[in-house]
Amino acid sequence: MTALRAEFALSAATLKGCPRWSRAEVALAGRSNVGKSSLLNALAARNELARTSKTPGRTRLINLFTVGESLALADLPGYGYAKMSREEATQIAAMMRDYLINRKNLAAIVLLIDSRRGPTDDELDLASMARQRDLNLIVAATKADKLRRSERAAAIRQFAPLRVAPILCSAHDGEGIEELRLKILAHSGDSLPARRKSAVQSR
Ligand SMILES: Nc1nc2c(ncn2[C@@H]2O[C@H](COP(=O)(O)OP(=O)(O)OP(=O)(O)O)[C@@H](O)[C@H]2O)c(=O)[nH]1
Ligand SMILES: [Mg+2]
Repeated sequence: MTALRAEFALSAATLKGCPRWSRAEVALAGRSNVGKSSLLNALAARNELARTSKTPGRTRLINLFTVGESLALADLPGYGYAKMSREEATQIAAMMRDYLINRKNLAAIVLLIDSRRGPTDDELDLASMARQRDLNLIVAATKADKLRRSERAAAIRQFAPLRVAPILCSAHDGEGIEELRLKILAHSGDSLPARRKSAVQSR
């Protein structure tokens, strides 16, 4: 097992506030409280890297973490938090859309969905956004430790509408974390110059 060498870089409130670097970015997106920050900490094997909380809606900025020399992870704000003001929810949704649609460095999205709940229209929308941009879509079914053995097959079936096999994962017992790491690390070669080069070469 090799933890991701992740270090906090900066928080951005808008796409414009994101850094100009050549790193490929992999974004963690999902409903508030789904376990994005916990998963990031598990991927990096560090408890205190990203702030986690029992109070939903804690992450309201795009938090960027460098991973090694050519990759970065973006912890996006959670959507769908009921107690957030409508104004704030609209603002966060617009910022997320802007980042997901326009961020040139973005190579892949890890879409986190509670394994007990499965995808809703919000996740299906995010998935189709990823497909439109030709981003790699990785689906992480979170909090798998809360599933009984007898519930696992039915839980996985709920993900069928996404047309991507989910990785059952748990930040608590480590299930699926290594598989997710490998899927994320597969993008370390996607840095902007490399992507530009491959685009030029394929012409
Ligand atoms: N049982 C279990 N609980 C988890 C797991 N991952 C996260 N949690 C719990 O779920 C709650 C939310 O976790 P966070 O990691 O803060 O979730 P988040 O998606 O970053 O939340 P926001 O930043 O508010 O959008 C916390 O109470 C965590 O302890 C998991 O794998 N298993
Ligand atoms: Mg968070």
